[in-house]
Amino acid sequence: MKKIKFKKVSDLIIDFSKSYPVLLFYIVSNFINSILLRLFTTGSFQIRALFFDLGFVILFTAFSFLIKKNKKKTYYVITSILMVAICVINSIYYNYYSSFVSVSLLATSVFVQDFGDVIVEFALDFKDWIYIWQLIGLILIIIKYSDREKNVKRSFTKVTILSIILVGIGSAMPPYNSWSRFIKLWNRVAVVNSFGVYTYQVDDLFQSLKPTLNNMFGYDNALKKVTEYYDENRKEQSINKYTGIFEGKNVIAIHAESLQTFAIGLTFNGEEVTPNINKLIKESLYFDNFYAQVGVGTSSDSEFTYATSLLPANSGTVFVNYFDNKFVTMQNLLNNKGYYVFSMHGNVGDFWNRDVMHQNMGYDKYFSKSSFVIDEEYGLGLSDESFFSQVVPMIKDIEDNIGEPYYGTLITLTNHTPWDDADEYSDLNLTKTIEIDGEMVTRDYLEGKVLGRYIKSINYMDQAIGNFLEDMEENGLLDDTVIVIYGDHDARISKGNYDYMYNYDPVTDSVLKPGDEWYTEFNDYDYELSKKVPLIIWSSDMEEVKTISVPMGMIDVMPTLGNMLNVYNKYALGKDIMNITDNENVVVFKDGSYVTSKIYYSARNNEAYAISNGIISEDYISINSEYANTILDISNDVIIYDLLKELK
Ligand code: GP9
Ligand code: MN
Repeated sequence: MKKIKFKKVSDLIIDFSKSYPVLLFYIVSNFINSILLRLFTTGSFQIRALFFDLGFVILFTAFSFLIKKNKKKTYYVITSILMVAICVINSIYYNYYSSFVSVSLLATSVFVQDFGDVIVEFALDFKDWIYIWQLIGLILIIIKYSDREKNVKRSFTKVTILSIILVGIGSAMPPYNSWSRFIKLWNRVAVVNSFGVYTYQVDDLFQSLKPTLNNMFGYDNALKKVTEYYDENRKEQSINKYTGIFEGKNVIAIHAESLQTFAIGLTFNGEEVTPNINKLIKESLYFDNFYAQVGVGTSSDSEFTYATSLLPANSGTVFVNYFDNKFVTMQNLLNNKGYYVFSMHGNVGDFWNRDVMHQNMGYDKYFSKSSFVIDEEYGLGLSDESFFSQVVPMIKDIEDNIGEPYYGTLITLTNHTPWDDADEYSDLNLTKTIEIDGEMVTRDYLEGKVLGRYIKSINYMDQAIGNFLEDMEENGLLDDTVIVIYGDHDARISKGNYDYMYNYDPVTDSVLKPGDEWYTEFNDYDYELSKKVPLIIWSSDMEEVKTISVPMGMIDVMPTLGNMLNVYNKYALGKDIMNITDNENVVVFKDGSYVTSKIYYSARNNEAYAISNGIISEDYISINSEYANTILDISNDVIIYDLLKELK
């Protein structure tokens, strides 16, 4: 029998490197560079990124087989220059922004100017240029060696398949939420960590082209439609008793992460979850039927809709995909009136692309993570307590050195899902104690449950806000300042958790079922309505204190609060709620569902759920559904075709 001879792997490699020295060097060196880039920037070494990096370089190699023999070396050099440039630029950029560069950002002139400064300031570090070793090595090898010729077609197919296999293996590895990050691309660091820098840069290129592709089709039509819409439906600045009541006052708007209305006013074992907010509400205009209207851009969508009175885009996220477009915002209107406008947040500056978008929105300055001492961390980062305590002297400094009036957005962080440290920062007792057969029995109830952690986290946020307001007062910063608090969106806790909270029976230690005597119904619509978030407007000399229950969306904040500050946005699609006398308003959600004072309409089920008594006509539903579609459509066209640039 003939003996099959296996060659040793080392022999195979030696053979291969003798036959294809240039190709081998090209693959290995570019692969090493991408690993170095991650190590020198984020310090991450995720195994899945290795598969993507290698798969990417091998795919580039596959294309080399389609290139004529005499051009092949040029191909290796040009593509290597490209990959080395990606590494060098990203390395320099990371020093300054703690993030990775985007093709779309480079396209904005403001940014290019900034980046020019960065190069001058930071490009002197040796480690940023180390990647060039690859080009030097490649040229030396090309001068000395040449690769053997191969069967072009077969090699191309084989190598492409190898690349696909590598990417496939990488995709099957954790973290499993990385594809959603890949598509949204707002967390660039995470994308580079799990896909490698080359794949990230291609992803970024496609995402950056999206708006341009959109613009190529349908622009004229959209412009005509939107112009007509504004001509027919423009809401003039309202004149009511609230017009200008806060004119010239400072404003501090607290963007309260995931704060839902249902938690406000709750008590457990006699203790209030939100004692400070409850107290504040008693001295405020409180909107208790208020909804966020976010899409995939969550926090950033909320900021966008609040500022512009437009709904978020249908695809992509305004902060990430349309950051360069023209918008009329509360911030730039106030800025034009002489306000100093700033934002403060304990997370990294490029999260949701805020460092770029806030500038576009009219903020004079965004104080992000690097402006704070990170001395206490919960969940996503700097704790709210520490954040707020550092914010007060910063505001004082603004008041003393820049002057009044000012408008500041303070974005909280600790109440972001998953609230893992909740027991550490709140001692709210969420157990239930009852007497059974003469004995006191304590049940865990919400302790250890996700909803329990969330409620404790809200309790913590309330303390942080309470301390902040006290601190502001002590520093004399509240006298001439309006405080706005809004929940940015719901906490995305599933319905079953609410069923449990409302229907837990401590006697049997089980959850009541429909038909049981004390069962509280909590259906799909109740669940949707429970996503309400609070909106509170407080000022020390508030003449009128009341709770307003007209259905209201984030889209209505700009016209409502704007009117109180006496600024007018003629492209607002929302309404001044203080003008509404019949309780009628339509709050439109991103999926086409909406809520009025009478119904919640679900676009998914094409079904209306009655909120108040009375007969609902078909007409009522069809008129409001049409309105919802129009608002979504006009908002989207304004955003994706950048129509305010033209209309302004
Ligand atoms: C992060 C914070 C959270 O900086 O604003 O964003 P979200 O996940 O809620 O959109
Ligand atoms: Mn948020």
